[in-house]
Amino acid sequence: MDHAHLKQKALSYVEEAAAFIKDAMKNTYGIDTKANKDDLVTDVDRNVEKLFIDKVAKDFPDHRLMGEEGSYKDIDDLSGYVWILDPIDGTVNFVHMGTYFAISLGIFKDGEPVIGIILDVMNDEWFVSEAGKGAELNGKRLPQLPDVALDEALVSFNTGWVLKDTRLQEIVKKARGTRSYGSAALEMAYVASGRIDAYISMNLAPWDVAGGWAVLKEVGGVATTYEGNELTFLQKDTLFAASPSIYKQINAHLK
Ligand code: 2AM
Ligand code: CA
Ligand code: CA
Ligand code: CA
Repeated sequence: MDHAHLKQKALSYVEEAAAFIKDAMKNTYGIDTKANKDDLVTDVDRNVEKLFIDKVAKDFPDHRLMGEEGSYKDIDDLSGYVWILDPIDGTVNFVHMGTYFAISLGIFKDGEPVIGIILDVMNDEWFVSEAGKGAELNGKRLPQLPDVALDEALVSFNTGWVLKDTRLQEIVKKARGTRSYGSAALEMAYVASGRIDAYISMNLAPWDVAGGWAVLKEVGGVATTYEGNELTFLQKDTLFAASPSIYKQINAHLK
């Protein structure tokens, strides 16, 4: 099935959501904590999710939406079309920096990605994919990921994980450099566009990784749990996303 119509609609919702976010940033908005004092959510996150819930219900009544700010509760399988949405990925960046956050959307059909959209809202960078048709950054085709040597690679993870896992410290020593952007969706998009070569996290949810996987898959990238298992997009898990060559080289150090 051609997903061009679905993609056009999804792009228009993301564009509208981005305009909504930029407008909301002109005013003050409510900020709450969730699981701990560093786990933030704002009224803007919730309102963006609401925007998508309303649009999908109206335009695609047989599709379901799994969003971070509440609508995930209705979803425990991936049959049919499921929109996996993070209304704002990188909420801490959003609140503290006013930039480096994304809208992340992966539309899945029977558990497989069909459309991926990650928008870096303030930098206007659109990472977009359609299954079998490749991925683009602002309309320019992203090439298949080339082979890279680990000593010439940039790898990304939170410094907190490095303190806890000595194997990651080995990767830090071997790699050319480390980065940490604070948005899983953008970090996966950066792997997909060859800006960095790997991204590892120990605690992510389906909405953090669904859009990123949709885009990364189209350029030949790899994404599994840290232990090398398939992602389910139904539960919280670890993540190891990389170009195929760097995936193999890092994996050799994780054994
Ligand atoms: P969020 O901004 O949508 O919450 C930060 O390193 C990255 O991890 C972000 O993509 C963030 O998504 C995600 N993340 C997942 N679970 C988190 C949590 N409990 N607290 C903070 N960030 C979390
Ligand atoms: Ca969150
Ligand atoms: Ca997120
Ligand atoms: Ca979020």
